Amino acid sequence: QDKKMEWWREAKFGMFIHWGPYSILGGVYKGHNQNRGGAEWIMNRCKIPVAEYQQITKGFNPTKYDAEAWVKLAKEAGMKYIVITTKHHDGFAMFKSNASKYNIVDFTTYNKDILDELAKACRKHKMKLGFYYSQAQDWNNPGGSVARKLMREGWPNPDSTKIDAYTEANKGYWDPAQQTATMEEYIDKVSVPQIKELLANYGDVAVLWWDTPTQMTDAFAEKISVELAKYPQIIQNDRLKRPNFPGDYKTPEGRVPKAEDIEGVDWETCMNIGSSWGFKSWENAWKPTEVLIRNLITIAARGGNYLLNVGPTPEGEIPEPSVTRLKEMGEWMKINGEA
Ligand code: JFZ
Repeated sequence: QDKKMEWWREAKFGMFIHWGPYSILGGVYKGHNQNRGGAEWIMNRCKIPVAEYQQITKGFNPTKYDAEAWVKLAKEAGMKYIVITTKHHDGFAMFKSNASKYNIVDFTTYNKDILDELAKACRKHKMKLGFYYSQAQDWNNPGGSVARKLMREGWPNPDSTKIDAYTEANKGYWDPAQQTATMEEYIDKVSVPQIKELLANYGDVAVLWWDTPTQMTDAFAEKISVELAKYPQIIQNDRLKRPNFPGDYKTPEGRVPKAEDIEGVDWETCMNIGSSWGFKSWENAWKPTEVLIRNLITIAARGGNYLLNVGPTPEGEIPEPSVTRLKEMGEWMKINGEA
């Protein structure tokens, strides 16, 4: 147990990547800026029908994606691992999957496995690679769970009042297509098979980063844990299920915990460089490099890891304000760190 945590405890600094078809919308739907939440939530926040969102996804064609450039940037910043969204709540797999056709190879014309390219680049540059996988919440594949979040009156959809009423009456689902299977069917046919693909097809996996265990039962979690047990070197965060899944480390979100709360505990805090996880075309709240460096210092001093997020564009590039800041952090690390 302690042995597998060694590299992670020394790492201190990692790159989080939130990337998917939502980057095409960039926080804008039908000419309106999304009024709350991260841009990766736009399908849910604006209650975009499944078929309509799929049409948007069809156009996902990140021709400027260069996995090696990302890995080199992470290295330059002093980061020791990368965690990428292999499937976020919108249900789109950034890898070839036999469990759901809604994936980068079978559903778009891009024709390459995004994850495979990143895995190869990470191997080449000795960068640890972890997978974020939304195991429970999936707004596309039938039966995936949803968090009940309302669009709220009048915006941005003239039908929002009606749609919110439907959402309330249907436990958070806003499209009948989402309710054509049970969650157990989703877990058995999509979640577990895709997790098996992630574990088997991309070489060594450093971390599995679970998220939003909405409606996860002990039985569902067990089906996943059985698969993970075959890979004892993989480090897992604490979000597989609530409330009693300790994972290997805690994930206080978007904040630095008080020193007395995390004594003797492995923890990692994930944060944004701007204000959204997914790419937001109108981002106007980039944090100054000084703030990012101060966060890194505070987190490292309290024994934690800093997972700092970038949200690549639909073309496949890390936004320039993020690149600049990461390079500046790298400069600081060269002088002050002990890389
Ligand atoms: C989740 C996701 O819904 C979000 O899109 C992003 O991927 C983020 C890293 O994780 O959002 C959360 C999860 C947990 C908390 C807050 C937001 N939390 O525990 O406070």
